[in-house]
Amino acid sequence: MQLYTFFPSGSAYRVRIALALKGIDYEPVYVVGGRGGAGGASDLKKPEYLALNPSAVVPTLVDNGHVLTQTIPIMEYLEETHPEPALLPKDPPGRARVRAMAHVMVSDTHSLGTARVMNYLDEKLGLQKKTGHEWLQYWNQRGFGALEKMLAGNPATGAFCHGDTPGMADICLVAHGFVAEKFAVGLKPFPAVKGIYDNCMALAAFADTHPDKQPDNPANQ
Ligand SMILES: N[C@@H](CCC(=O)N[C@@H](CS)C(=O)NCC(=O)O)C(=O)O
Repeated sequence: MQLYTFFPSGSAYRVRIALALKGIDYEPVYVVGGRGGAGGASDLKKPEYLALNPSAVVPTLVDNGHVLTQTIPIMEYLEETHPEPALLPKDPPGRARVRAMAHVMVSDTHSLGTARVMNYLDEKLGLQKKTGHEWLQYWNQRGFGALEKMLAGNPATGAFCHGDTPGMADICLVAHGFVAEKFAVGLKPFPAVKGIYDNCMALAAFADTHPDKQPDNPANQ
């Protein structure tokens, strides 16, 4: 299995955590994404990468020649091919709750602050840096505000988003929590979210796959 990954990407972080939780070995393929590296050059628009991932985003997972894109379907694929330990609960309402929390992070929040969205706001619409920052804060506050309400006081919430074992919602919470802390809002205003973030970060699968620990992070070179 090969994972095309880029150290600061919250999306690639999701898949690294899922692979670690399931104990699946893989070969990392380091690419430069986002706004590019020091030289500003991104690998994601090169024809060879676009042939794998036409959206020009990380991550991409290749398993036995099967090319998989989009992190939620990738996690679902890993769940189906390597069922244990499970990232989703067994009961349909529980599965729907976990998937809903995952999508609040991935679809409703992360997608609005990606490099391509911020580049478009900046380069095509000419929004000032300050407005771009307000944009990120607004969508992150809404996303984490919704997640906080889904978690706090719900009897299904435990040490993690759904019960006392980490799963798909926790992966999405942590990976976007990292992005949000770095670029937009801290998690302090969202105590239920923050408590789960801290519980996750105490586990090796979350801590060892963190962007700060990646070999392609210049801080580690
Ligand atoms: N919905 C996609 C999002 C992927 C995505 O946006 N990845 C970011 C990095 S976190 C990226 O490659 N951005 C490049 C860009 O926006 O140009 C997924 O879940 O895989």
